Amino acid sequence: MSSTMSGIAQLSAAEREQFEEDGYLIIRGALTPEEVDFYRDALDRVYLSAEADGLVSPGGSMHTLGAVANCPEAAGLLDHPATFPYVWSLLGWNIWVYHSHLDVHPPLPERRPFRFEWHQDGGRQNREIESDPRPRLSVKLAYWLSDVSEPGRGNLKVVPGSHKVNWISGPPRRDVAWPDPEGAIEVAVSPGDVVFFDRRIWHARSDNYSTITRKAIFFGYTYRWVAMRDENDGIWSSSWADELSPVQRQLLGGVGDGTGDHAWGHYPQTTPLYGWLKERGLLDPAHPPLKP
Ligand SMILES: O=C(O)CCC(=O)C(=O)O
Repeated sequence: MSSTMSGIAQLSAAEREQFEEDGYLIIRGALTPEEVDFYRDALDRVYLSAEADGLVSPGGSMHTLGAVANCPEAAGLLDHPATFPYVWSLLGWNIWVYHSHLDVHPPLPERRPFRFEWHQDGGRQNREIESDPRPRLSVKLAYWLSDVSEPGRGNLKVVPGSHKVNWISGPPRRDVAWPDPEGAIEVAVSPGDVVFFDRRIWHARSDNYSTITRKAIFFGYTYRWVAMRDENDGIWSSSWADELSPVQRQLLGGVGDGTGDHAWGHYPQTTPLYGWLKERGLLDPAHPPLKP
């Protein structure tokens, strides 16, 4: 990160180059140990309550979409000062979190049947947009709350540099055993580290055969003209919605009453992140507003 006049970190030229080259970056020590405790405890509470409600089998894995709707304490991760600048430096101000998840994967007691998990994010974007390479469209932050500094702990697997490749070899069906793509690595990170990745990088979750429960929270950011996958309606009637900042509300899709701000960004002055960046002299001419 390089620091600006306003003291706010921004993606440095070297980091941008590395991201363009590899399709991902590791932001080491983005969270302090106290923050790791805070967010891990919040995630643990969600897990215990899901277990108590029978939504997760005892000792089973949890992959819950809608991170903030289901874990309000995670709101601070939406625009965390150590990571969010990476997102707006690349995507600009007309963005929101379209897809997020809370993940808890206890050690697997026995080997699971094979499943080919390699994918690019975006679902039908990968079928319905005709370009090669595909457009970036979204980026993701993966906050690690458990130690995956050794392989075999349910690490995120990626193929560095694969984000400009539309196709990798895969099995005819996902349950047919197939080797990992060439060049695949398990990303090794510690609690508090964050992996920032381009949605197009070929990636997969790996199985956790260690003795450590794998815990992580993921946030995917995209332009507001791409539909949101998370269901956040419950947030706006909650007791804690008032505590969200305007930028956090934008990221959760809660800005605008139908008369001003809208997702297409025609009225940047009503888009909180635009104002926030403008006040700090951080608007990037590469992301100009539309001409009136
Ligand atoms: O949980 C992981 O390690 C991978 C997550 C994933 O596949 C995704 O974020 O699209």
